[in-house]
Amino acid sequence: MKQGIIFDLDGVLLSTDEMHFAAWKSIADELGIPFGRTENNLLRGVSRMASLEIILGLGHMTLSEEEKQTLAERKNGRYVAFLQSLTPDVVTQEVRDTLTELHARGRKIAVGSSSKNAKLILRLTDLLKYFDAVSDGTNITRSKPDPEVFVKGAAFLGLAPDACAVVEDAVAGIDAANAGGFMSIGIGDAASYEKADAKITHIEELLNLI
Ligand code: B16
Ligand code: MG
Repeated sequence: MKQGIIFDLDGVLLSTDEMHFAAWKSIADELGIPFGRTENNLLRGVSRMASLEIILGLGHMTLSEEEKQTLAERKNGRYVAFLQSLTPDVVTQEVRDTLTELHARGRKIAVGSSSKNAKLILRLTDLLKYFDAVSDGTNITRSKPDPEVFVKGAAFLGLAPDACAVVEDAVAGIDAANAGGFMSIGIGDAASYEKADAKITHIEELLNLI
């Protein structure tokens, strides 16, 4: 039994994937770099600047640090504008019931997200109240697949990594969980990743697993 469960945010508790896609696509279009949904999948779970590097790599393009900062900020401005349309309705009852039940069973739960906008998203969707801790892009220096975001999340809960499971939809996130010594649980895209310790289709399956 795991005492702590650390949830990735985007792609696990809700999805803002279309908003990331639209914002990154507008930047890629401006740069003349072909960018579709297949390319967008490469960015899942990856930090903002690392995502931009991937897009520039696809276009074999090199830019200065200053130009990269400008583009990353422009993308974020567009993404944050899209985020304003989020409401609590985007979170399913299944997600809310599962979080409530885990709490009732005495588990500690945290968010472990690469996003610097995680707390804004949690507030807009009324999810913040379910969590004992939030570890996100604002308290890390290394992006997934580095385990830092989950190691910090476990520390915020006062637990060791081997006492926690991580629920992730991204390959980079499963790699991060494994590297940090966590039990890794894949959902969505990561449910077909062979390195995930366990795989689920629906979040409520967690209640039978840990
Ligand atoms: P931001 P997660 C990740 O969130 C997204 O999956 C990824 O696509 C995004 O680039 C990253 O957050 C950084 O987001 O630009 O808002 O800081 O899946 O780790 O919850
Ligand atoms: Mg994710």
